[in-house]
Amino acid sequence: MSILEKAKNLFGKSKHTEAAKPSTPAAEKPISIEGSLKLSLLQDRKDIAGLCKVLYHIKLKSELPEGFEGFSAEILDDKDTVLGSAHMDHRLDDEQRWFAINTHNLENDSHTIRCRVLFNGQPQFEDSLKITISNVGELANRVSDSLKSYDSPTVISQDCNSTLFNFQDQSLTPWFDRDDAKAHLENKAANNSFVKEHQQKLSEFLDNGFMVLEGWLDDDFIDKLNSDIDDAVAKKVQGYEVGSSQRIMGLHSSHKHINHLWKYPKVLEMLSHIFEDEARPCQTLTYVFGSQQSYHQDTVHLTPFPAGYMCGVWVALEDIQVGSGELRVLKGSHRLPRIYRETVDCPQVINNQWDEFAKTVDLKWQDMIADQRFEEMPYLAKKGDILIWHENLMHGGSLRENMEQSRRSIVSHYFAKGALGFYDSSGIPAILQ
Ligand SMILES: O=C(O)CCC(=O)C(=O)O
Repeated sequence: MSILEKAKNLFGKSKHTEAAKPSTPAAEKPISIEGSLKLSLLQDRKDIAGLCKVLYHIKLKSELPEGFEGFSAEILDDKDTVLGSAHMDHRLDDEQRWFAINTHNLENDSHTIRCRVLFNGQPQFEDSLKITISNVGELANRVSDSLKSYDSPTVISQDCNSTLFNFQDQSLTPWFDRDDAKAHLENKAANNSFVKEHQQKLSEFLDNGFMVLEGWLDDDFIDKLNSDIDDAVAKKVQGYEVGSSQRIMGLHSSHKHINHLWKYPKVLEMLSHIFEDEARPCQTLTYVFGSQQSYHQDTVHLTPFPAGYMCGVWVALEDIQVGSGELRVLKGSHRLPRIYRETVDCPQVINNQWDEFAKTVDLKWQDMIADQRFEEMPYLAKKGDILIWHENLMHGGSLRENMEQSRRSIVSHYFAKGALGFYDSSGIPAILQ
């Protein structure tokens, strides 16, 4: 039997568990295994806030002996006290080998993350790394309080979903989702918290679930962004085929102008007015042609806790033409109920298998808008215009009637600094800048 088959036989999938699996009695016979375990983070180890996603990689040089019991993940303080742990039943062939530290449950201090491979109740090899946690600000404090009183797990593995956090906690509702949002906005304006243009845009955001910022990018910068895209297209990044509706993910990591856009100060400032906290960029999606995505809320894909603390930012890199598969939004639909996997009993999306998701979440969305009570706005943006949408706004791409017509645009998503972010659909923690 191969290493993988043995491991598969030993373990199926299991839910996260807060306490480490109790040790079985000491190994009857010594095991000798040659291999290594390596932890890595995709973010800086300093000033970690929210969920900290930890990847672990195992390499075995020998056959897997009997007695493999999975992995343990732990977080320790500077006195080596274990503050949280989880047992992971990941098989050795699982692609998604990660766990996450829910740092809001911990002090702002230095901590050690440790992971071990277990055989017959004994760790065989391990790796550890140090991080410094820093959840600061009023929102971060309130989130910490909510997580602690809800007993949210400190170490999360395999499935990060909405049931782990108290989404019913009304005290965490952001100002823009509260009944007194208009009064709050006027109050802030009276206190000179922002300029008139910002007040007007924020008012649109409250009413419609999005705001449009006309001409915010100049032609010179857009030319540079387009040359970044030309480069990615020429290199066929992620197998990109010219003319397809495919999106190219994460070009901010490889292309400097897109990286600059991702952290564009004027956009971050506007987002900070929405969040009443700093904004943390999460990802970028680059489209050369229209996406043709059906109407959806981002809530289940880019999930903030508390609800509301995520926005999408859509940037037009050319004048958008009718028939190009223009972005469309349903005005006011951000007030619809939020749909999570748990709401409609949808299983975790694993290995890009979206069939069950389509039959549950997607169906529910299409049901919710079937009565056409929301006004549809096809967004014929001009080059350099930016649209910011509310996490729960229904949006999508129109059908491409003219398949030759490009529709260059970049979407970035941002979370509030004090919030935490994950992808409820696939159960994965988000990596925030
Ligand atoms: O640009 C589009 O057509 C839709 C993009 C979108 O919905 C998204 O990225 O969430």
